[in-house]
Amino acid sequence: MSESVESRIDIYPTRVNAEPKVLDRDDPTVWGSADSGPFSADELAGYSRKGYLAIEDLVTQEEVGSFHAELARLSEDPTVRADERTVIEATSQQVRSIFEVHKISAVFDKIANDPRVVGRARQILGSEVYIHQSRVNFKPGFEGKEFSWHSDFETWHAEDGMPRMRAVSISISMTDNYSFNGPLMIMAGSHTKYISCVGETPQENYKSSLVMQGAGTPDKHTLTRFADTYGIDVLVGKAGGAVMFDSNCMHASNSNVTPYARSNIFIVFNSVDNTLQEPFGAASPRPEFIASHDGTPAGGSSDI
Ligand code: 6CS
Ligand code: FE
Repeated sequence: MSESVESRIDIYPTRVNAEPKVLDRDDPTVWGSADSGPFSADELAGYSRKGYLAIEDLVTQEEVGSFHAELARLSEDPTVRADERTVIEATSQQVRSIFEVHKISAVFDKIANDPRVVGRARQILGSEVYIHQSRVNFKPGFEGKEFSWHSDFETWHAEDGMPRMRAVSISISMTDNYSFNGPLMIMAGSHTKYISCVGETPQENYKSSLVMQGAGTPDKHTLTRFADTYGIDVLVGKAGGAVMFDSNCMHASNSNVTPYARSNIFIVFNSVDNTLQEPFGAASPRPEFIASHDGTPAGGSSDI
């Protein structure tokens, strides 16, 4: 018997109060253990403390080359550009993101289900995992616009109905990430607190939020307190490296005014024990290509 929306208790309320609130996290960060995957006990401890973990050379330079070729093919394909899963930059009209890219591209489907990726997600989440969302972010040179500060979980909870903080994102760099071309920035440790944001979710919010997020972005006062408390880590690194980060990290990335693109593939794994319910802070759920309700485990069978 599914819990009725009216009777369920929301321990992470957001977009319901007139004032922002900072709540304590009520979920573990690491659900697995050192003997259930490639991460050592120290690496898991670091992930638990900071909310993220950088992995150098996760994939080979040859694989990076195949990703580049696939990115070029997709961005030049008019049917992909016209697809509702493709987000176009507001000013330059260049491709900003392509969602559900693991269903559009065999190349990206392969890496999304690769044991090097899925094995790490299973270890962090302590269960079988499925793909909640995948996207490629192009962030082209000169034109790639910013992603303002936000917690992914706040959106996935409010708009997709994700109950608990038991999801992990992996961002695999397809280009070199320099300090100056809009790399991922994370407030290390911010995942331990949850910012309940102000402002109701507009109807069909995703049609604008994926271009530039509005609802669910914290207020400047709270963000300033967070930056003062946690600092801002800038995740630079060579193409082929990756960052795994908790669903509730406060993160952002700046616009790219340099000639050097900052492209990544971004895959979100959710625990099969944390499947989506009705949205907690929106009138209706977002489309499947943004938030999957297919809990089929990723990566084939495992010995979990
Ligand atoms: O709304 C979402 O699901 C997406 N938006 C951002 C800015 N990050 C997470 C996710 O890809
Ligand atoms: Fe995000």
